[in-house]
Amino acid sequence: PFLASLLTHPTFIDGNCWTTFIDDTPELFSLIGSQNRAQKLLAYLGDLAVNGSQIKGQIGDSKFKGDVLMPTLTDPSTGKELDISQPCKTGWRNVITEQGPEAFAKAVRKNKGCLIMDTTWRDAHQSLLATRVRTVDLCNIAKETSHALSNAWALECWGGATFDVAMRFLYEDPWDRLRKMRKLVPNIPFQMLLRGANGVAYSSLPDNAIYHFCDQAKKNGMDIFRVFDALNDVEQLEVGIKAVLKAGGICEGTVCYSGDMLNPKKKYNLEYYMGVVDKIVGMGAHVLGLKDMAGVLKPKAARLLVGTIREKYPELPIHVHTHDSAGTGVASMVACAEAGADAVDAATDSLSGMTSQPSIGAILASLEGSEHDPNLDHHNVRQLDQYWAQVRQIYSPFEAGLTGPDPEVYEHEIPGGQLTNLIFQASQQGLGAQWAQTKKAYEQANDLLGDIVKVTPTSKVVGDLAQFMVSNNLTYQETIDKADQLDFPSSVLEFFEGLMGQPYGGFPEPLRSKALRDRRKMDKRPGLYLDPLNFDAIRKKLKEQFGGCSETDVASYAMYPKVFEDYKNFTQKYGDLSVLPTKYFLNRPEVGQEFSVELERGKVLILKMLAIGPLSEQTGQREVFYEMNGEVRQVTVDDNK
Ligand code: 3PY
Ligand code: ZN
Repeated sequence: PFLASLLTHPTFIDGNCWTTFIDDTPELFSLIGSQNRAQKLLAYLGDLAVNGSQIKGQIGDSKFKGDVLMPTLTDPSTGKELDISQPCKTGWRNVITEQGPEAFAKAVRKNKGCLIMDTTWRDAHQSLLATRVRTVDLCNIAKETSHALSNAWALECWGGATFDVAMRFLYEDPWDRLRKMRKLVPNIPFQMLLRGANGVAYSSLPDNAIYHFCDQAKKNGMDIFRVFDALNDVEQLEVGIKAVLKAGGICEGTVCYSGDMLNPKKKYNLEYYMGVVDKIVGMGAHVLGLKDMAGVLKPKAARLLVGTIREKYPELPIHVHTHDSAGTGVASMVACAEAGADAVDAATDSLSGMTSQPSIGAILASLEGSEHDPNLDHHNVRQLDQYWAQVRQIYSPFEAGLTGPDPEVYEHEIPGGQLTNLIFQASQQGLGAQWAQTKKAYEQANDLLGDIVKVTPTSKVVGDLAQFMVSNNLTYQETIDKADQLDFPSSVLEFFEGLMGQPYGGFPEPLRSKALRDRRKMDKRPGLYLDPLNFDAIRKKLKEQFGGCSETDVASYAMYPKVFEDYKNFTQKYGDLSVLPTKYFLNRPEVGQEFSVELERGKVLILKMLAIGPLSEQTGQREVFYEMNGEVRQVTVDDNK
């Protein structure tokens, strides 16, 4: 049809100049654009039909492939159905955009209740569903969320592992996600997780990459940056904090909580934590974050820690993050609220609990009627959860098989996200004795490394060493004794080199020197050893390679050069798949089933797979036939089986 419209177009018939033809008849070229996109989409769907899903980590099909029922919200003041055709306009973000970060800090301090940050869009699915939730499923509930959570501190919706997973496994542009979400939720602050001098990567980058990244994040809609360093190394933290301040964002300078502050035998005590807090405050953070990534901050310790910070810094907003691994998350967050925290983290009920954040419904109920009431409408919050209960079932192929809380976390201290991964790996082998051994080895590996703070990326170092000890049958003492002959995992060597910063109390000796042998030892922050990135050279390279590049492409490349290139190559072949509903993205299409995809506003494709052709012996390929908006289309697909 395109060729027909082209050949019969009056300009073409008149033989007018081809170059002005493009300018004068944009409708035809937009048609070429969407035809190209449609053909690329068919290439993906054809491949899915023949070879099944290639999404890493996917096991089987979605449990639920029906239509998701959308919730209806109620206007609490009238009791009538709320009009959600437009996003809500009131919320804490107005304070930020109208008056700036300092005013926001003052306003949340003055606020009577304890606010909630909803982590559903980031940490909850990072911790339970391998970070696989896609943009389309966030955007589909975004307007409702803007209403139901209009009084929330923020939505944690970006950063952490979502950045690379979006490109690496979901073939999505994380920046596009940010912009789309922002449009639909103008009123609630957005919060992201920044790994200090690592940005959203897994090891240190040149400082200018962090500055550029934060600047782009702010410009594309981010408001609050939770900045942490996995070793609470304040020099590493400082890079992130300064970059956020320079970009004009709200800086939540964060202390990672490890161990048990109330146990006198443990390394990290109140004095240690207060020392880090003092440094963070001194660097000009607007908010103090407490990050309990393993869920080991028990209520009594929470009361003492938050209470002490509150007393010393009456003007400083305090925001607490936890995981519910042991099942004590609600109790701890209530304790934090009572001790003077301004905000605590929670996730929608059906994506809460265990290695995720504690349930928002449970926290709301626990604080209801108290002076710390978060002031969210319980009914509407539950309505949102009805959506997520269904969506979780679409992502069932990424479930790790968690069955209950694990209070043993107080011993092994494995962070939530990592615990899910390790349980998954162990459950593939039947859990049982192997799992008990892994947990024990993790504890021992942590001791060998000097009892470090464990969170991305240092948690991986401990996990890798634990697995290394199990697979090589090494005891604690043997690991030290034989260290000068062992080939340690690369993450362990990088940690010993100093590539992740300096641990509190120094590196363990003689293990470090024995393991490193001739490798370098850095005693300053790694960024000081790295050359700044040449952004002009990156821009030029990407333009040549992909025919154009945006400033956010440059930021993605700066964080993850290879992942970005792979993602771009994938989209050149299959187009932008973020428009495809998740059930059709993950599951083989069924013959005869009709479904629609909105390529862009107003451009809807109605698709139906008609048949898969026989395997060609010569080419190893098959033809897949689709009906697209009433016309038959075919794609040729390599059969990889
Ligand atoms: C991350 O760094 O992605 C984390 O969630 C750490 O807790
Ligand atoms: Zn977390």
